[in-house]
Parts: sequence; C-alpha cells; structure tokens
Amino acid sequence: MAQVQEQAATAELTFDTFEGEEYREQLYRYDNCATGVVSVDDFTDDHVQYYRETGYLVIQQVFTPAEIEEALAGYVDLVIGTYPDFRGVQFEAASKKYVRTLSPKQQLDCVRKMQRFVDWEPRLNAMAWHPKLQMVVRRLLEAEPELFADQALSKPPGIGREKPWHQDHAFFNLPMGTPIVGTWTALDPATLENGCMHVKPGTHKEGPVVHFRRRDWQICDDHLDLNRDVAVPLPPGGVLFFDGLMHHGTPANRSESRRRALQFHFIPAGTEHIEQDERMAVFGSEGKEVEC
Ligand SMILES: O=C(O)CCC(=O)C(=O)O
Repeated sequence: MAQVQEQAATAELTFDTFEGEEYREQLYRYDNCATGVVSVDDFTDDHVQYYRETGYLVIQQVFTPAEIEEALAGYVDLVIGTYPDFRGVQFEAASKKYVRTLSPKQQLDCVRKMQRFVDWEPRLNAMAWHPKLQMVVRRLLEAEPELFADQALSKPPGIGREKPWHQDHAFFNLPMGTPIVGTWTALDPATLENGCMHVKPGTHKEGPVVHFRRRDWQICDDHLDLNRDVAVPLPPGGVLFFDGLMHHGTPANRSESRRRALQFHFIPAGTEHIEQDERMAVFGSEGKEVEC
C-alpha cells in the first residue's frame, strides 16, 4: 500500500534515470584552475587561438549581477510552476522519496536539470541570445550560431550527483566534424566543493571516444588520463566556452551551497542532423536516447 501511495505521489514528476553512484575522488584530481580572461572587452584573436588549441576558454564576467538575478528569477519560475504546461524539469533520483512532500520553493533544492525552456522563459532566452555571449560564440564557431540545446544544470546541496567525464557530441545526433560550441554560465559561485566543471585541455583534438552506460553515458574511468585535469571554478556571470569534443565532467556537490548553471550549445545555422544509429556507430552502442 505504501508503495502504491509513493508511486501516485511522484506520478507527475520526472526523475534522473541515473542514481548518483559512488566514484573515485581521484577522477577529479587537478593541478591547475583555469583563470581565463576577465571580461568580453579583453577578448582578442589570441583567445580564439587559445580555444582552438585547448578546446576551452573562460571569461570571468560576461553577465552582470542584475542579469544573473533576472536569470535566476526565470529559473525559479520554471521550477515552481509559473508555467503549468512546462514539462522540462528533472529531479535528482535521490529526492524521489520526499520531493512530493515539499513546497514548490523547497523543491528547488531537488532539481537536477531543466531543458528546452527558451520558448517558455524570456529571461532565459535573453541569456542565450545575449549580445556579449553571441559575439564570442560567433567568433569561436566561425558561423552564424543556431541554438541546438538549452539546459539549466543544477547540483543541489548534498544530493547533486556527479556528471562523469564525457564528450557532449556523444549525446548529439550531429554529423562528425560539426563545430559545436558549448557555453556554461554560472548562476551561483561554482566552486571546487560544490561541483564546478573540470576539463582536459587538448582532448577535443583527439576525436570521438567510445562511451559506456555506467554511472551515466560516459567515458570509461579506466580510459581517463588523470594528469590532464584543469578545474574551472567560476563566479556568477562567468562563462566556460568549450568544444563539443572536449572531455569534461563535474564531481558531486557534497557542500551546503547551490550550484546552478545554464548550458547552451550552438552549431552553425542549417547544420543537418544525423540518425541516432550513426551517432552510436561512432560513440558506442549503449548510447540510445541519452541526454546530457
Ligand atoms: O553542469 C554539470 O554538472 C555538468 C554539465 C555537463 O557536462 C553536461 O551536461 O554535459
């Protein structure tokens, strides 16, 4: 009976299909933290070159505190049901047993991800198409940007799970060789303790890597070079730009602070899509219907 009630109580909510398993902390050992450029005004051709070489670029201040506040207000409205027909919220599996007992505001600390929200939430749409972000994306992409994916990625205090090392292209049905520029914008301080990004510079030049369904759709732990990790702590409004083939991952949030971010992926306008089977032929046969 108790089981039936629990199912009814969680019937309308969507949960992460991965449970957030234990992993070796060594997977996120790092020697350096990325620093990057202070603001978009400092961005030059040298930084485009740096991105081509390393596969990533950090700009510490792209969005103003007021713009981040607006984005967070939009984020909260999506979670608390201001748009009742919006179905893009996914909760942490770890919150399955209790999330329905919480108020909508308390549920904020159970959210793992939101996606496909730009047509619902004008303040988040404005973040994707912000002139400063777009100026950098256009230069890195060398083409007119088309928004391919929009996501808000959250690691709630204590329960935010690891996102194991992966390449984003492994999730996208796009032809091999498509330039993909990912942008990851911190909405809260992203720290070493609450699960900031980690990247492996240069891995974008090494081509697609076979992924496996383990703690997520991911690169096998045994195939990782643990000596190439650069951690990317960011202040709110800071942005990590990264190549779709760059190996990256984030450790679990074991702290008491929230770590929320917006992730947008841009591709050249008009890029054709491929079939899932074609992607799986390259990235691995376990990658059916996977999502970042
Ligand atoms: O924000 C995170 O924790 C990881 C994001 C990421 O790498 C992804 O979704 O591809």
